[in-house]
Amino acid sequence: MAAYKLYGMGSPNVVKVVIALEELGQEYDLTHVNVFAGEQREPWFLALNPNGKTPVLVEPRDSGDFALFESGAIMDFLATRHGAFGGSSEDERATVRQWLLFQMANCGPAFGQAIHFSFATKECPYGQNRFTIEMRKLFKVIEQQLAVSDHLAGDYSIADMALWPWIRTLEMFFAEDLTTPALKRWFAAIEARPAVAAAAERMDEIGKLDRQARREASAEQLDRYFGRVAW
Ligand SMILES: N[C@@H](CCC(=O)N[C@@H](CS)C(=O)NCC(=O)O)C(=O)O
Repeated sequence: MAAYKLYGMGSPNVVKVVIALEELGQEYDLTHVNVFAGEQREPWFLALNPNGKTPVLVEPRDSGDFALFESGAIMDFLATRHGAFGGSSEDERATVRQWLLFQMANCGPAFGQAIHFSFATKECPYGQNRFTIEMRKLFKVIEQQLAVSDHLAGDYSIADMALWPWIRTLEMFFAEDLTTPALKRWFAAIEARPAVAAAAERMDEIGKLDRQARREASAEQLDRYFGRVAW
């Protein structure tokens, strides 16, 4: 089978897919999308994801490329396609997806906004407070679950791979909130996995390209990227 193509930037939603590809031993070409310059709004990218966001995974097929956006859908696809990390029984599969969707629907949006309102801007105390409170509420749910289970959904799964890069990113901003014992144990165990180290190495170059792209972006491009003005 030809290698997957993954389009992304240096963000947790992309890292989770890279971890899954590494864990599953899949070949993939990783292409950096310069979101600061607006590459995600160019017609070629909107044809892959009309919502103009990374990651997008493309599987080359004889019948034509199969493109998928939304990182949770990509994780689900990879686990199902390769028959691993998605639960074995019907109940296990449902539980893995429950925690995957918990990450997608709750943690991703709230954590992203908590970072935005606390660090990208300090102009809006209401937003900062609202999303930091929500983030801390979610930390409690996660701690509670990891105190009774080694992983979010029993065995190590795509749900853990989806959450782990978010916790890693939050450590840069909210380290004092991330010292609870079950979370620390879970985080260290996943960090020690060779596939996770390989994913981090693979993402290094993308991170460098992101930082360079951000430095080179104009004030107007940054306003668009942060959603302060419309594209
Ligand atoms: N729910 C989506 C979120 C995707 C998302 O927010 N992607 C960000 C990077 S983490 C992005 O590409 N942002 C560029 C933009 O919004 O213009 C997913 O999980 O795939």
